[in-house]
Amino acid sequence: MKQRLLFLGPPGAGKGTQAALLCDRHGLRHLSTGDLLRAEVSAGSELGKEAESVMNRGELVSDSLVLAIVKAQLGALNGQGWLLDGFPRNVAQAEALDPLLQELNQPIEAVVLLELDDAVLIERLLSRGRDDDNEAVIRNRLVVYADKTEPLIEHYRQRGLLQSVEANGNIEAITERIEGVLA
Ligand code: B4P
Repeated sequence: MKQRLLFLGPPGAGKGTQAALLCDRHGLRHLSTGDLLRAEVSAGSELGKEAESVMNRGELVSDSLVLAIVKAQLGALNGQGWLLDGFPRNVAQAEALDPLLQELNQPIEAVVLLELDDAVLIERLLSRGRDDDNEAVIRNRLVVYADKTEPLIEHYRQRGLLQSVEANGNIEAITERIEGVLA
């Protein structure tokens, strides 16, 4: 299976859920910028304090802050495969990632787009119930996704890396679909 992957998709599409399963099964490092930011918030670090209110509004944390986190994580991997989950989230982050991966000599091998209707996304996130999972914030996250993250679909399609996967159905069936496009 491909070893250097990126997951794209709207909030609640199951990026985190599928990334954890796939990394476990294939020995990849799961790099979720959402999880890394939430860990900073729980630790009460300066970075976490800066990120917390932004996340609770459903906005994107600053590019420089997220990039610093990703750079440190990727730089420490020593050749292990990886899956970037929730990063990049806008064109500026994608444009900063390219030279970083070039420097590390680790190009992306595939980008998986998890596709799901808004109604199902909203239902899933409301039942998850995280601090940023109330209806008004979820709707804002969907607007931010459409505005900032969706342009990345074309960015990676043009590079011949994009694989779309229908993200509705049971978790195991979706994992198999993803493994199918990454074989
Ligand atoms: P993330 O942590 O990336 O989370 P997400 O997009 O909301 O959810 P995900 O798609 O991973 O869904 P999950 O598997 O959890 O982002 C949170 C915030 O962090 C952002 O709003 C932003 O503020 C900040 N952030 C993160 N990265 C950033 C970046 N690069 N730049 C700037 N800011 C950044 O699944 C959702 C729910 O559905 C779960 O409850 C799960 O159990 C359930 N589920 C999953 N698959 C299912 C299935 N097949 N059927 C039924 N339920 C399912």
